[in-house]
Amino acid sequence: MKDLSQANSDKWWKQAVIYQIYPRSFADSNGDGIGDLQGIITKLDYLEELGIDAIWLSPVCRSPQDDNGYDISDYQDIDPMFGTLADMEELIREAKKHHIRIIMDLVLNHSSDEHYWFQEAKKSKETPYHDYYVWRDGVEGEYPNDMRAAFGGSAWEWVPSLQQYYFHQFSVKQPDLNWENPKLRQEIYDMINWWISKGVGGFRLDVIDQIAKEPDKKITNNGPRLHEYLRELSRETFQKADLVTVGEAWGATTELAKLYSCPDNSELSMVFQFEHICLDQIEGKEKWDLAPLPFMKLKEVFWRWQTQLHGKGWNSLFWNNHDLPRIVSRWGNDGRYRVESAKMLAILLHGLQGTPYIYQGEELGMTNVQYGIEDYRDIETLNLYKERLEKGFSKDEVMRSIHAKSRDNARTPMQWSDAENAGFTTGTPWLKVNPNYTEIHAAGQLQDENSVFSCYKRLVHLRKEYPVFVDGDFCMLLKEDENIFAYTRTNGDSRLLVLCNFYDTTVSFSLEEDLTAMELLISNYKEIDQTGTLRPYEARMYISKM
Ligand code: TEU
Ligand code: CA
Repeated sequence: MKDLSQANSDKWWKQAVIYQIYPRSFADSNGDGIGDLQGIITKLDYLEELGIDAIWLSPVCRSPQDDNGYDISDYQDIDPMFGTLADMEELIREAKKHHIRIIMDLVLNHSSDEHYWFQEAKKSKETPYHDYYVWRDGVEGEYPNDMRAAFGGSAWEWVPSLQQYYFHQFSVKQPDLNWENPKLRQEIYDMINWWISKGVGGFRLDVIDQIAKEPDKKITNNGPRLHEYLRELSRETFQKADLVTVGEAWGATTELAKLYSCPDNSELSMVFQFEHICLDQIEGKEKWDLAPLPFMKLKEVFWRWQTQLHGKGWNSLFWNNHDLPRIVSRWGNDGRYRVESAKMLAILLHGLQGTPYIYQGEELGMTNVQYGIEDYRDIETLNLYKERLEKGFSKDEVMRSIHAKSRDNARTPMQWSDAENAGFTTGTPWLKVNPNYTEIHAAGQLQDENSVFSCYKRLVHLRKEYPVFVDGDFCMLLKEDENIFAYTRTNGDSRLLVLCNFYDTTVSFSLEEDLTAMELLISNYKEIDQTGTLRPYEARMYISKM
């Protein structure tokens, strides 16, 4: 087969670091307790200081906010809660002055039930919009099948006036779109091209591997027509401009990822895969069914993705997003070693091949929260709580799961300073601020060269400085070691070496490489002892001397 690995070597997004903003929790400019576009504009200096190249903006389109914007009722307008279309245009313009591109979040698997299409669709079987959604005839109370929605309950909802059920993989207010309908697909392409003409830098595609569902066969992810749809979508839209595209694909394997991110540009730039993210749960069960992280398995997963996609596709690199618990609380240590472990996790991830994503607050080492149920806002968390209590779980057990895995862990307001409400809002925040904002906040970290922020900033800049970050191949070291994650990245004469102690005890190691002959680029301890031990959560990144 032709080697296509060079075809994309000049792609801007291969050298880029992307920062995710969850708009309602980032910065509130008008005191209503909800973050907004003008708030983001005031923080562009901060983002430029960090050095990121693009912002992935979680959805800001018009929405009844049943799932915080992942239920869109107008794809070509901004929700008044976040501002106006003019604010969005201003953000795109202002960000550009800071050398930052704006990546929009496209929710194409489903719309809101308040979208005009669905309003029309449920009026009668005869309207052209009816077929934009997925319907099955039936009898009230007898679901077409036993498929469940991600946020609880049946995936089928009865509409009495039509004597039909519609299909929804998420909430009842998120009816699934019918991609089999070419007219629907064309409307989507027109909408995307309209955003491209507004100057956006790319798109993140929500649950993109679920668009080709076939409910009669109980297929959700990876339906038979998925890649056919993606190629058409890409041809009709993305390929017309120099964009980054990243698909959310819970069902991705390395084999599938090579299709999605094939360097011939036929589908997407890359996908988010979740193999590493699903490791700390009981196999075959849900994320709420907690299990300790199998570290050796984590190493194997990274090794496999790094080696198999090299030259054949492209990885995305992330620990966090708006759906996931904070990594420092999850696999690091948010007590005594918060700073050390947050930096270790950053160094481990940012040395790998792929495009790194930083989720807002991760660069400060923000942590999970442990609220009482009344302080949670997330639809998934609230439904889960009800459902599990009904099933007979104890309240303590359910709260333990929620504290570990609730999406609201990621959604507490950004901690800007030790001022009231962490400087996020002058009003009442829509979700309570993490009480540790008095200690963990951006203002305290910007000037401190030993802060988590400074570590992220340095990592972002190193990626720009040394091509080996982008091109080097991956080799796992100390494969059998049960505490250390170590690897090299090599490109010609240039070699990067990363050593990370994943745990809170001191461990020793022995390597063939002569570390004293290399240059230390970054670490998380002040004095470095070159001999063979690593202190709790110690991480070092070296580069071969030229
Ligand atoms: O998430 C996809 C998804 O499958 C989520 O249900 C995810 O599995 C869950 O949060 C983890 O338990 C995307 C968005 O990222 C999420 O915020 C949306 O709620 C969801 O799609 C529906 O649009
Ligand atoms: Ca606001």
